[in-house]
Amino acid sequence: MSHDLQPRPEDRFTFGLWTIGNPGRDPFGLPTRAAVDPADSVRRLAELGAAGVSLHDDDLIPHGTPAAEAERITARFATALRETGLHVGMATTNLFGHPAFKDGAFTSNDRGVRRAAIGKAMRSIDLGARLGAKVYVFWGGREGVEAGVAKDPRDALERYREAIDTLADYSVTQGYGLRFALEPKPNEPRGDIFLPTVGHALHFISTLQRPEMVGVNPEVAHETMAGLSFHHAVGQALWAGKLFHIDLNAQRIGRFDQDYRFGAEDLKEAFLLVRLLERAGYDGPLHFDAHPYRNEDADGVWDFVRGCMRTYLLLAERARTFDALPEVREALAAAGADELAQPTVASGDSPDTLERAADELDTLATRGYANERLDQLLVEVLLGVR
Ligand code: GLT
Ligand code: MN
Ligand code: MN
Repeated sequence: MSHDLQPRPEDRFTFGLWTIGNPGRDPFGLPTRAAVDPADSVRRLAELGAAGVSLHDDDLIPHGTPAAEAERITARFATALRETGLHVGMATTNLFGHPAFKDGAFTSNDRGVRRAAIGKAMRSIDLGARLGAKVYVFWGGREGVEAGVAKDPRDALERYREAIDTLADYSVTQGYGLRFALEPKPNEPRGDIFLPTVGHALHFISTLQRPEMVGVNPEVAHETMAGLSFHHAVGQALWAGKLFHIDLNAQRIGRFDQDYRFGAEDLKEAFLLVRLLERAGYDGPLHFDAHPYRNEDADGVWDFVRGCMRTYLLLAERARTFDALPEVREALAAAGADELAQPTVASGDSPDTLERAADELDTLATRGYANERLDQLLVEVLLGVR
């Protein structure tokens, strides 16, 4: 094993303040843990080998904090970052907690709410830029409906686009150099959320005034809730040059948004994801947007943090082992995996030659693709017997 499983800053692991600070509140029950102070979180994460933190405006500065107190909190947090060497991997706006956002933020039917949402995001962008964030995330948790008849989706998307365009313009005018990343989710807390999947978001980005500045922040749990393959969503984002950030956690299909520790469910999909990220040379933050089980105490929070990072490192090691095994290379060749990287059509091909290729179908049908052998090798590598 070439990595000793001790996380280091160069591994680029980051955690949301709201993840380790999650007090275990759920729709049915009160908090089960005390909230963790943001500056303390930074120090503890640094000790454990993380590279950075991410935050919403309200995670650091609760809504309604007087300006002088906000300044004091920000300065104390900036000091903790400086002293530990941790950086802010991404910043974002809480556009879902305040009751005014109950009908949406950028897509609320109330124009006053939409204007307030843009204004809140501007202030939050200022904060993120001040703390050194390079990526700014938009998770539109309230951008949706329960009663579909109440919003024409075309109008909602137009208002969504207007908001992102306005904020992109703002960031550029201020000289912040931020890249925006949209985070899709199919539902929860709304019955249906606009931009439900990575695919929807990628198309939406192509309609923006500054498409080059905007990418996606896919989350394991969110595509999985929709029953989709997460590593395919990430693959498409990478293929489009749009993987600006990623939210790692675990989720079972068909459940509420579970946000479990990375690797806690569907290890095979997690393996495929890590292998893809490592092979593609993704070099952005490896961000854990998950939370400890509700029945954990204060110490369990740090077991959770260690577990997320350790599982990523283990899967990266398993992926390297997998790709180095001669029997895997041979099975990949038998499956034709490399052949998929070759162009289908050659420069000299005419429609005639391609049409004649269709005469080969009966012969082509006799081939096997050795997928059983290949997939079993993956399972055995994952189970540690190879
Ligand atoms: C919230 C949500 C996450 C988003 C966060 C960013 S907040 O916890 O469930 O998926 O990434 O707004
Ligand atoms: Mn997320
Ligand atoms: Mn989630």
